[in-house]
Formats: sequence, structure tokens, C-alpha cells
Amino acid sequence: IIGGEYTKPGEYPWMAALLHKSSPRRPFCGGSLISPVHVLTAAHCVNKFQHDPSSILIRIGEHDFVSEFETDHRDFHIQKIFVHPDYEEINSGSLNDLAIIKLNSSHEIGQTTVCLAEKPGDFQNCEAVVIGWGMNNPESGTQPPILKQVLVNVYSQEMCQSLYGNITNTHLCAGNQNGEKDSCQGDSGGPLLVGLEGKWVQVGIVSYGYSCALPQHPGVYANVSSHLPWIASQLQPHTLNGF
Ligand code: 4AZ
Repeated sequence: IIGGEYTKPGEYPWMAALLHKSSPRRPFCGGSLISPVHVLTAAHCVNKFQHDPSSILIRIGEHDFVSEFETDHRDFHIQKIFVHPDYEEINSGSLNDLAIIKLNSSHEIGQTTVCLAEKPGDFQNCEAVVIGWGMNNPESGTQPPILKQVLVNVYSQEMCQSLYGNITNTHLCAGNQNGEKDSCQGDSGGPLLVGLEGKWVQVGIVSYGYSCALPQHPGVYANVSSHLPWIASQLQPHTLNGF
């Protein structure tokens, strides 16, 4: 996350961190818990682990990767990874960049889940928040140990299309006119959120962008509401948004 600030412990209890078992001290991607046993993330984060997820771990509820005092997080192995069937890397971007990870959990965890946006197109020009442990400085490439958040504006589809091309209604773009605030490498798979009626609603999944926090180059997100039917179909017998 470029710009913004550190989150507080417990502020985003359903935030997921994707870890390599061989180097679990920093996550390589983010995700979000959308049912007691399902994590939503980006396809490009997990595509190569689809047939052998045994080398990665999912951590729910982490805040600070270096603190020895925070013990609220829980680690899960993966039962199965479902990559969107129409996921595709296109010239300097991607289409349908989402995947669902089914956790290997014998008992359902009593963790709150994040709600997903149901209505498409409602969020253009809204203020949103993106969170993650990704790079906070594209030059130095440093990844902070503490979960960060930053406010960004959701762009209109027309504006984003004019800046990037290849933008469809399955994408959302969000950033800051002057740059300075953005998601970046390592934040992929994490949630773009809007506050609605006192709760967080996930509207996007960190997917790609031209570098990070450059003026005229907002971050590009997979549009959650446009993928809701596929997401819901993968969750059964679990359901979305507590219904
Ligand atoms: C990346 O490399 C990446 N500014 C993620 C998000 C953005 C750019 C790059 C959005 O994973």
C-alpha cells in the first residue's frame, strides 16, 4: 500500500494473508474470508499452486507479522483452489482475475466474514479503502510488517477505459488524481472496500496496474459484483453475506 496508514489490530478480522510455507514472515498476496471456510483472492496469486497447494498457508486475522504479542491469527492449510474458468492474462493486464480457496478446516471457524457487493456499477466516484501488506515504496520495494490501509476514489469506467484500454465491466479502477495513494505489488488478491450502512462491503480484488501510485494510472481491480454468480456457485453449501 502506497500512502495511507497502519490499520489497528482487529480492524479487519476477515483479512487473509497468503504465505509460502518456506518463507512465512511476509505474505505474497492478500485475500478475504467470505464464508467460514472460503477465501477470495486473485487468480494470478494462486494459479500456479492450483494442482499442488501444499506449499502455501492461509493466515486469517493477522495484523503485525513481527509482533510476538499478537496471537489472534489462525493458519489454515488449503483443501482446494478454484481459479475462475475464464481467467486470462492479456497484454499488461488480466481478465477475471479471481479465485476461491477452500480452507482445510475440520470445524468452522467462528470468524466474521466480509460482505460482498451485490449491485454492479454503484460505486463509481465513491471513496473506497484498499488494505494489504504490499510494498509501501515502489523504489525501495519494502513491504511493511503491519497491515496498511489507504483511501482511494473509484474511477468511472469511461475514465479508466480512456487511461488503460481493455477495461470491461468486470474491472473496477481506483486511485488518486495525483498518484501517491494506491495498492502495489504484494497487495494483490486483497480487498477494495466501501463503507455502506456502517459495515464494510468488498467491491473489488487487487489485480494489476501500471506501476504503483502514478498520476493517470489508477489500480485495476476485479469487479466483485460482476462475478457474484460464479462466486456464490463455488461456495455451496455455504452462502454469501449471511443469507
Ligand atoms: C502487482 O504488481 C501490482 N497499483 C498490484 C497492484 C497494482 C500494481 C501492481 C495497482 O502485483
